[in-house]
Amino acid sequence: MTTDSPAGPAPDAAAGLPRLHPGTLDRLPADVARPRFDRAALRAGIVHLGLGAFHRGHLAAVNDAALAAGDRRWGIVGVSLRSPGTRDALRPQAGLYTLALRDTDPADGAPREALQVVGGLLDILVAPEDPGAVLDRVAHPDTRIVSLTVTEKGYHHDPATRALRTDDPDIVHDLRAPDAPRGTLGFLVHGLARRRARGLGPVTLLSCDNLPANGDTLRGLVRAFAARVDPALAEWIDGRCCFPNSMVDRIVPRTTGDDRDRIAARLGLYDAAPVVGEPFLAWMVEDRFAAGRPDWDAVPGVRFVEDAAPWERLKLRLVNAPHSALAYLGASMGVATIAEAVAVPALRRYAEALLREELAPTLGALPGLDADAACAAVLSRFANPALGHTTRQVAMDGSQKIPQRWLAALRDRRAQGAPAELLALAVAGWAHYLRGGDGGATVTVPVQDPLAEALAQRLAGSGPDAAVPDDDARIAALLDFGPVFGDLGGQPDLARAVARWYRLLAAHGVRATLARVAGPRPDRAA
Ligand code: CS2
Repeated sequence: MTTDSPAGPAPDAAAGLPRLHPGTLDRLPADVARPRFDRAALRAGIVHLGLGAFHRGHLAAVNDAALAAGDRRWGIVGVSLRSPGTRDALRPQAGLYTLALRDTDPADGAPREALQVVGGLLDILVAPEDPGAVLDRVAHPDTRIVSLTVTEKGYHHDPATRALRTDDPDIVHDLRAPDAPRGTLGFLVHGLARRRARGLGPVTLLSCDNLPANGDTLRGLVRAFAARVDPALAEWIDGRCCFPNSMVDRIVPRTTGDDRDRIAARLGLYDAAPVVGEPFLAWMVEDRFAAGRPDWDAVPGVRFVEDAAPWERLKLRLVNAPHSALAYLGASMGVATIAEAVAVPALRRYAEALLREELAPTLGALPGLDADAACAAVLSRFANPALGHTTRQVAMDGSQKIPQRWLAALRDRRAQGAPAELLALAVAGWAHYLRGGDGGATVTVPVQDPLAEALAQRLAGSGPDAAVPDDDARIAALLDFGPVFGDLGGQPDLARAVARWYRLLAAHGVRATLARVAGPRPDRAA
């Protein structure tokens, strides 16, 4: 049985197995890494908002190494902002879970995985059940870092301008509910207000989400929200809080029931909420912490840097941009996973061309960067068949992802007068996906995107200001959607380029359209 829910019922293969728990750790096979510290001696110096697989696959796992090195200040209290699923799964395990790093053996292509039981997660709060407990945790004397992986939409901002969306229902609610907020910014700002009232020390707010200048973006949003609550609080935040930018790179797909079965069989114990990821890890964190930090850089792949911006740009453009392009075009032709997508020659050729011709040239000089090698490396990470990362998962929340993944590079190309046909094709691929993919019927699942309704209206021509008679007008209406395209709306040459690809996709499907990438492109066709 394959399910997506972290708690899910115990799979058959695990029936009768004891549960992963501090009391069963000594039964683990010798090749499974486990916490090398006394959990009872830890203080909870980190509060983490957004306890999804992404956090448990990087920060929490890396943090265990700092704990093992003897710094006891950095236990983690995790906060689930919405559902109790992860807490319910992890409570019987006292917060222990397994990280399974999967790839294939180069010798025979067989899947292999390295298992690590992570032990630094000390407690889990479910925000809707007890918002006051979350605020108190932010305002706890032990708390030195509040870290976040809340996904792009958790920032309640306009992705094109990065401005706070003051009309967002969570923001409207949270501004009026200092004791019972429900969104990220509400918990942060009202929690900081409690810190201030209690006379507590400085704290670092560390975004680990895939946003450009994620720390600066968070600071701008926290300040904008705080200024509406109390201008003196905004000033206090300026003096007391640091917001380092950071770039995190590790592919962490959603855990399936098959993952749980397989991992239970290896552990000889049942873990209801393991996390699966790739071995690759890159985490570049600006070294600006208000109240100390763990030595995360003892772990290979983690570095404290002065400026994370070049790394963020590299990651958004060389990893996330082709990821999203493969997700929309792949899903539109019925391809289920990213690994299967890069195995389709036409898609792979397209991704390679997009990377080399249009994305890598926008990166500027980065010390030690070999752009060709970086492009090849990312495609080989995508090709990892042991991950089962679905095109559908990467396709989620396009309106929140596309501005930083494609449109920033598109703007740079346009500013340089350089061609951006392949980026235009990516945008057309997104529109094609939103309209159901090949034949309008390949994408059968509902589009998951906070702005799905507005996007659908634009593409259908039923919106308030879009009487849409044909594909050109559909694309023009899409590109005029300010929250995503900002100043790129109303640029007739761009609209024409996207519409040309969109018409081909709608008429002939992805495969036939991609044949034009190698051959004559529509702009060059007679
Ligand atoms: C992916 C990312 O789901 C997505 O949108 O592009 O989660 C990607 O796997 C990570 O950013 C890799 O570091």
